[in-house]
Amino acid sequence: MAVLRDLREWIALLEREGELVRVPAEVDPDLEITEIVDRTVKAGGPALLFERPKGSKHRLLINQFGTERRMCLAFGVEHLDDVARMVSDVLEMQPPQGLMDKVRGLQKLKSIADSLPQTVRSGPVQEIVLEGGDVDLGLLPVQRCWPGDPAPFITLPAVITRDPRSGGRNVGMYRMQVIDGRTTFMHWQIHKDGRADWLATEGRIPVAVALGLDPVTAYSASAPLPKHIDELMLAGFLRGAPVELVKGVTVDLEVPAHAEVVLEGYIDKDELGEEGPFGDHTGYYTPAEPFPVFHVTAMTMRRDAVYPSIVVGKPPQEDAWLGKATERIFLPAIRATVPEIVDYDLPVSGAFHNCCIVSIRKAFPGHARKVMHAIWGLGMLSLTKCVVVVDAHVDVHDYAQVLFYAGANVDPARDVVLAEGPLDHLDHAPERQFVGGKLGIDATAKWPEEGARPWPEEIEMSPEVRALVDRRWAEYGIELVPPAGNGPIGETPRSLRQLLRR
Ligand SMILES: Cc1cc2nc3c(=O)[nH]c(=O)nc-3n(C[C@H](O)[C@H](O)[C@H](O)COP(=O)(O)O)c2cc1C
Ligand SMILES: [Mn+2]
Repeated sequence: MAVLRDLREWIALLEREGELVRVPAEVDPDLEITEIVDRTVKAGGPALLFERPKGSKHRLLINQFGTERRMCLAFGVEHLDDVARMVSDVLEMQPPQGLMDKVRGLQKLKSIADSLPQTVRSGPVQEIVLEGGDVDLGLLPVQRCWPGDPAPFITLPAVITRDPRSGGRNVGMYRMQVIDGRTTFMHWQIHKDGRADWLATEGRIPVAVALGLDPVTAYSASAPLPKHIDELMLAGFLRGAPVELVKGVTVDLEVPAHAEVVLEGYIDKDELGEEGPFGDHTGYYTPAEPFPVFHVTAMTMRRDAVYPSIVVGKPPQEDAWLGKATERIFLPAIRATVPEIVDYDLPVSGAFHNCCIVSIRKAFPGHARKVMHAIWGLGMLSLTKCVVVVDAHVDVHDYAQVLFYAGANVDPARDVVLAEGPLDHLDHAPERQFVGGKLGIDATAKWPEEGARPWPEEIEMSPEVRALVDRRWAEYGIELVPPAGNGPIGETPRSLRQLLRR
C-alpha cells in the first residue's frame, strides 16, 4: 500500500473502503457532535466528516480511529500485531552471521536511517499564514464535548517542543482549552515529556501544534516513548517514509509540512491559569488545576483545511483504539526488557492505566511478583494501578478466562500484593493526587516454595478424543453457531475479531 502522505489521502482511503460518512447537515460542535460520535463509536460505526460544523468554514473529521479495521488501514496491516512485528524485527537484531544476514541487517539499519524526519523548503501547511492580530482560533470548529465543560478544547493536537539541553524534539498529545482567539491552555500532565521541556526552559519555550496529520503521525503523538526518542522518528519508521517538515514562520521549530493547520507560539515559564474542569477518559470531570498558557503567534493552514477531532469520555470511546495500537506496538519493547512476558492486555474499560493483565513463562518461585514490580517500573506502565499475572497458556485478551484463573488460583491471603507508587495525574481515587496504592494479583499456578499444597491438574480432554469428535462431527447432526461478541469495542477483543471476520 502506498504511504499516506496527509489527512486528505487518509480521508480518500477511508472513503474508498466504505469507512467514511459525510454529514451534510449543519451540526453544532457544542455538545451535539459528541452525542453523535458517542453513538457511532459504540456501534462500531464509520469515520464522520462533518461538512458544515456550525460557526465554522472548516470541515471536522472525527472517529477516524474508531475501529480495529480502521486502525489497521491506517498502518497498512492486516492485524495490529503486524506493526509490532516490524518493531521487534529491529529490536531483536543480532550480530549478523553470514553475508545474507549482513545484507538483511543493513536493510534494517537503512529502514531506521530512513525514518528520520526530513526538512523540505515549503509545504502546503503554509498556503495560508495568519500572524499576530489576524490569528483567530474561532475560525476552527473546536468542540465543547461534555455539558460540564467550561469551554471548548482542541482535542487531537500534536504538540511539538524541544528539550533546551539536548535539542531533542518531543511530540505529545495534550488537550488545549481555548481561552480566546489567540490563547489556549496546555494540559501537559506531570509525567509528560512536553511538560519536562517546559520546566527545563528558562523564560519562554517555543511551541508548535500540528492539527490534521496522516493517521500514523497523529497516532505517534500519543505514543509513550522514552523522552529522548523523537515521536516523528517512530512515525517515519511505522509509515515507511520520513515525515516532511518545514521551518515555522514565527518559531524556531520545524512543523509537519503536510498538516492541515499549525499553531505556532510560545509558553512562558510562570504564566499559569486554572484549566478545566473537563470530562476526560477517566469517565469523570477532572477538577480545574493550574496549567500554562499557550500564546499563538501564527496560525498557518492549507486551503480548505480539515479540522481533526476526537472525544474522550467514559470508555469505550475512539481513543480506545489508539490505546490498543500502543498496547500492541510496545509489546516487543516490553519483552526486550522483561523477556518472560508472553503477552499483555490493557482493558479499555480500565482506561488503560487502571488495569494490566500479563501472562508469563513462570520459571522460579516469586516470579509473578518480580513481573508486577517490573510493570510498576516500566515507562508509563508504571502508573498501572492493578496488575494481574497469569501463566503463559492463559489468553490475556479473554477476560472470562482471566477471571477464572484470578479466582481459581488465588488465595488472597497469600497471592495479593499491596504496594505503593505513582498514579495517573487524573486519577481521582487516591487520597493524595499522584501517589497511592497498587494492587498485584498473582493468578499463576503456585509452587511448593510459594507455600502451596500439591497443585491439582487442570481438566483437559485428551487429543485422541478431540480428534475423534472432529472426524465424526458431521455424523452427529449438531449445528453450532459461534457466540456473538460482547460489544463493538475492546471488552473482549477476541470476540471482536470474530465479529470482524464474519
Ligand atoms: C485523545 C487523547 C488525549 C490526551 N490528552 C492528554 C492530555 O490532555 N494531557 C496529557 O498529559 N496527556 C494526554 N494524552 C496522553 C498523551 O498524549 C500520551 O501520554 C503521550 O505519550 C504524551 O507524549 P509524551 O510521552 O511525549 O509526553 C492524551 C492522549 C490521547 C489519545
Ligand atoms: Mn515523548
